[in-house]
Amino acid sequence: MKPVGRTAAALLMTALLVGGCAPGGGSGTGTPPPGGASTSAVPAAAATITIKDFDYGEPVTVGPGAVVAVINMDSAPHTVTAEKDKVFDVDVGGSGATGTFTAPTEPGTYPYFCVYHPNMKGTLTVK
Ligand SMILES: [Cu+2]
Repeated sequence: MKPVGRTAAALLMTALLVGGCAPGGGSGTGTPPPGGASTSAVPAAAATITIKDFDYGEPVTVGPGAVVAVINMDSAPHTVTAEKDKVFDVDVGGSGATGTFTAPTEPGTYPYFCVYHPNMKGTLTVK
């Protein structure tokens, strides 16, 4: 068994690890990495519900007690109101207004609706 092979493998591993963190070009253009700590408009939201055209969009899954941000792109005001005991309920005025609510701590599926437009329905999953 040649030790050279092991060394080569180790070097390859190291190269992969380093390459994962360094910019690809190698010339160092100074491009900041995505997901930096520069955007802090909403307090550490785990997920965002974007309301547009009277639709809540994709279902959202978060951890127990997570902060969920809501953005309302419609001109009409909307709410995100849990059907079950209103365990969460946030009113978000229109035209790009934002709000947040705290997800329940108990895992489960939480259907919600808009009190102004009861035909609007969405689902929040906590797990
Ligand atoms: Cu609404």
